[in-house]
Amino acid sequence: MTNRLYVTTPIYYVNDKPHIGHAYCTILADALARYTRLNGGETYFLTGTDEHGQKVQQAADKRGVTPQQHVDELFSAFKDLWPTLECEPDRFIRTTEPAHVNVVQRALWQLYDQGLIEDRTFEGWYCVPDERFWTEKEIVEGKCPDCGRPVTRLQERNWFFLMSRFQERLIAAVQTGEMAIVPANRANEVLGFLREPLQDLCISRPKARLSWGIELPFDRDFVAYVWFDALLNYVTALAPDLPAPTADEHELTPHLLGHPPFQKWWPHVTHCLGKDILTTHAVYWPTMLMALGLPVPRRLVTTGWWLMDDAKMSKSIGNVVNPLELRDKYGADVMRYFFLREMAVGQDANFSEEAVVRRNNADLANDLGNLLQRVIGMCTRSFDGKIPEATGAPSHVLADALKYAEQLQLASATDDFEPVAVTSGQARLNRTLADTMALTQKLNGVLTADAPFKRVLTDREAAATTIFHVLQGIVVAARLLAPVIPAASAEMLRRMRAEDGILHPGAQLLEGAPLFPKHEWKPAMTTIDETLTQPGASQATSGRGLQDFRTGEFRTEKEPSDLVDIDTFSRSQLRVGIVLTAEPVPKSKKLLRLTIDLSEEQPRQILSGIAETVAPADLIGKQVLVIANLPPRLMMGMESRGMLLVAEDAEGKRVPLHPARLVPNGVLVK
Ligand code: ME8
Repeated sequence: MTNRLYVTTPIYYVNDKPHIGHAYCTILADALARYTRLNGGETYFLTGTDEHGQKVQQAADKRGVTPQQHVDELFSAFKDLWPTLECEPDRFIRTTEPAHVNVVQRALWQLYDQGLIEDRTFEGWYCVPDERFWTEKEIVEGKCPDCGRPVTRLQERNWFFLMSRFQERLIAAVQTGEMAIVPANRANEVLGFLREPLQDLCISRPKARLSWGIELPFDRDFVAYVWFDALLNYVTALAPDLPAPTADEHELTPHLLGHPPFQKWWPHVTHCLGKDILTTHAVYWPTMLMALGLPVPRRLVTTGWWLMDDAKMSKSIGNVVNPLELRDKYGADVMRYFFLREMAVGQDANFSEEAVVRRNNADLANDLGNLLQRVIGMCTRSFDGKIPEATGAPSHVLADALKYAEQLQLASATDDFEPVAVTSGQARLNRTLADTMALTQKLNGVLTADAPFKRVLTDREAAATTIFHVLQGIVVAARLLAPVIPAASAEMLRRMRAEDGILHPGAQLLEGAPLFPKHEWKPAMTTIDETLTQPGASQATSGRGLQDFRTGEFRTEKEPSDLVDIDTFSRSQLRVGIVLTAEPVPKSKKLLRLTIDLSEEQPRQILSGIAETVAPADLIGKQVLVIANLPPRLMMGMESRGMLLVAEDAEGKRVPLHPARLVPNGVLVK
């Protein structure tokens, strides 16, 4: 069966301009859709704007315009942004559209007929900005427990959805995975919440207090609670032409169930949402659907927050990054890559422009863009710019890279492919990206190890074989990266004349400007800490004595310090690996940034203070010795995962060590 994905973003409030939190969620949804299509699936992608409710009414009041004028002016700030970030929603929904109003009124009326909505009078503490009541027990010193702002006492008649009746069914839906919540720890959070008795949900607002909303068809003094209205957008998009309800005909469910787009897409829905709106999506929404006799959502992908200096980026704090500025400065592809590579779905991540520049320079400019430039340059110099035929046998390093490329490609076509695997409990796009970028690192390593630019003088066939296969590897990488960097990927394929995904020997390659220009980042304060480069290859002296670098323990001078037992020694994993890439670290005289293949899932980045004794180009393709089980450490703002074994020369400069002959990568040094 064809793999299908109906993917949605939250519909964003039009009380202010879009920020990078919105941009992230929309880019994530777009990338999930593109990965699904890459995997051979069909997709439908929905986003839009949430235009009713108190927040929007207040924003309109503040500007001195009617709510309708306000939303008509502001919704396009969202709608027009998405194409510029290469997001391609199939449908942009506005909750003020008549089609949506019809759906919401039908849902309300149907539940009323079913006896699942009833009116009650109650008194409670009301938080105006959050538009919700709190009980006496819940408020904290007269303030809203959620936002900390003052609450007011209100008595009101309102309409309630009998949500409590669905508690057991909801628990079962979460426990069985009928409604998958990703990442899995968020499912536990919801189950924890459901250990307490579930309350009924107030789904109306008296017009006397809030008039900007969808009228309750059975009680014209009220409008619908904005969340009851907003959540239904996800089904409105699949039922575009529902007529307005009448006294005689006002059900929703039979229309939806009989409607082909609903039948086609609803079973495959994935809602992307921020963790701040998990309860509404994981509790209100599925119980509303259950009450209506509709299936619960298939999957909720819950994202973390972008933080600035560890505080949530939010309009109220005023630390918001404008996505337009970011796009103008770095381009949509870089922005998309940064968001999806940097944030593990579900976890918070710190946003900084420096990190954007680092990702651009290291991953996109160096590992990817430069790779294509290098190989096209070689073709131009040695093969008249034409793709040569591969008639020779690939070298050891090349064969390894090709095997890896093939594995990646095969994995992307299976149901287990992380971005499409509905039941995996994760949505590790960052891992998928890291795995793909590891291919570009391997290919760089191949170019340097096989050195076709030199080889061509003595063995033209071998050089041609390397170049052809490296190009083929780049085609694989470009295709797998297309969901995240669509424009650059298309341009790479165009330059390789492989728009159809196939490399054609004899085709004339196209040269062009660097795909990802490097940016310079000038931090306000630099902490260059070169003294920390290696944690004392022998021992670091300190006021407390000598430190054993393996155990971290300090010893006094008097203790015998030169004997270790074999167990202590063998706890250090010394391994052999091949250097795939090597380059100087900016602003550092001593450090080189290396990627080393230890025959693990992906190559490691290791920083080593050997720049004074060895040129990067001489190191690439050589095997080195690495201590592989040290905890990762940050050096000059970059992560180093392991340490190179070096010996000091007479001047105390570090010289890397190599095995006397080639051994398999990853083997232990004993
Ligand atoms: O909640 N980091 O709309 P909203 C990451 N209208 N994502 C962030 C973020 C941050 N700092 N800040 C916001 C609403 N987001 C409702 C939704 S759906 C039926 C109704 C993202 O404009 C995150 O996905 O406040 C969050 O859920 C969404 O923006 C909320 O946008």
